[in-house]
Amino acid sequence: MSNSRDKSRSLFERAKEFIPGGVNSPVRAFRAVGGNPVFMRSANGAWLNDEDGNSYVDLINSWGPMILGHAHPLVEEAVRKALAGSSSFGAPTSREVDMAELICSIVPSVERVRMVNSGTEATMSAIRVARGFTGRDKIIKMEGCYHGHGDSFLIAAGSGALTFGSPDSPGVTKGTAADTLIAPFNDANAVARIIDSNHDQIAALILEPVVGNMGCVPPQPGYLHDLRKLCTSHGIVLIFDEVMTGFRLSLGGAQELYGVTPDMTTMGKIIGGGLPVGAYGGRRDIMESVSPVGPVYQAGTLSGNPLAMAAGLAMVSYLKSHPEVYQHINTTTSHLVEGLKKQLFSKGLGYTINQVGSMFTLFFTDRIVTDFATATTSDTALFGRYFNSMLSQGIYMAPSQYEAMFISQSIDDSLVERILSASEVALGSL
Ligand code: HOZ
Repeated sequence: MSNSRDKSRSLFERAKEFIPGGVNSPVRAFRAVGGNPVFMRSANGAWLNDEDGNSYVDLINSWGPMILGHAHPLVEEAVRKALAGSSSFGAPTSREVDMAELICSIVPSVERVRMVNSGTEATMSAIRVARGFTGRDKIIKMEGCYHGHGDSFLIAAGSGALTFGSPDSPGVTKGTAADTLIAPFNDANAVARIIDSNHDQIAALILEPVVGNMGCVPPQPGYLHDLRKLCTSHGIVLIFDEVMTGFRLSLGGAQELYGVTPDMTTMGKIIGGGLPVGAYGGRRDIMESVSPVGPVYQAGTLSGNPLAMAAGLAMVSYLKSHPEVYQHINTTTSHLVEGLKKQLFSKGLGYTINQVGSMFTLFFTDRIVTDFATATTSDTALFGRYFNSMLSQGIYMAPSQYEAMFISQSIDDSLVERILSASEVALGSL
């Protein structure tokens, strides 16, 4: 490990000449934590390797999809094989049928599914379908939840929008913003009040059933069930955005874990095995609104791309036949979280760590974090110093207080010890 990051620095300078902020997705610019982003050259298993020859234990795993670790041989082999047969056809292929069948077999609420190219596309399409199906215009979203960068969702949004203080983005028209109604996460009564004052006008309620995008925030007991009941009694399409949680919190996602059945689900990340992908699906009657069966239009030249399908099929099939992966990543995450809690407690620092399965966030606040208001009591400057100390010791965390971390199968207890040693040093330096 050279410890210099000169090549990353000069790549960033060059990038800024041609790419807004030097990055293709804002959180990567490291603005929330200070310093320059690290440019990656390769990765294998638990390890990321940067352009300067430094290596890092990866706690982001591409924000979720690399659940099996980087460059998993089965995924690599599947993509190589698919590539030899052309990278795109713009025509149907058998892999798309296999993928749809596999998803429907794992997630029973999904009776029909349409592949797209990103989580953003999936959520945008899902609400269009919900609007077309119900003939209503408004949607409810939760403060601090992030559903990609579609106009309707950039109201009180989490993730990079929250990190950079622009949860309501310029460029979203007043009309679009007025159709998005906001409730605090974990407050079903607030949702009931919104429904009462917008009688028969709400097409959909969309949420991350476990939030990843204001940091990891679990649903309170009964919350998802209460939302299910409200949506059922008012004819509102309940959409679970499982782009992060799907195939991660359990094979069947958060809906399996909490035993709540949404009407529609949006997916991405793991189902592409690390290649660009998204999908939306749900009840057959709702999904039959989609063109060419129904009138709601949605299309894509690269949708169902053979490389993405090959990678996703390899990854999801592996997960389906290896349930022990979930046991491993959940236990490893618990060991890490327990170790961090001990350290933070002995240093007398105010903290909350939220963990659901293999997702977790360390919030530098002494408040219990249940929603946007409590998440944003965190000391982001302290987080930035902790982050940078961890980075300099070869631990790659999400570069924002308001993101979750994702543990892969490649992380074991010896790496947990390594992360905890780095954390001891980082906390000592705050
Ligand atoms: N907004 C993404 C995570 N919540 C970040 C994606 C990226 O920067 O790659």
